Amino acid sequence: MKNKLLFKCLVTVIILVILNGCNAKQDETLHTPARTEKNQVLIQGYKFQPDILTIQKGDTVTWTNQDSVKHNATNNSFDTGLLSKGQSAQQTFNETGTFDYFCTPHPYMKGKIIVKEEL
Ligand SMILES: [Cu+2]
Repeated sequence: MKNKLLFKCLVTVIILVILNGCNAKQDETLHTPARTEKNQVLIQGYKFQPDILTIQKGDTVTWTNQDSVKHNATNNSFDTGLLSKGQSAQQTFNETGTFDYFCTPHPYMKGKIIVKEEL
């Protein structure tokens, strides 16, 4: 009788651990990449890559220049400053909306950040 109870407890614990593990994994795929690796814009070949980036309110975007020439990302509300090859700059977006930006020396270089309340 005592053994049976122990076995039931053990099974319950195992099931809880498995369920928890699944939840944790799901959470990770849903949220973590969006906040870390994904909010990166490469400046390469006179282009912003990606040119349209969707983020969540409060997220920080990092621009990294990979061209030999200097580029920036700017509009009325922010300016990364001119970035040399290998340099990065960050901007945090605390308001929802669509933010078009461009590069001052090369105004035909255009990008867009779409900030949503929830992704
Ligand atoms: Cu440029």
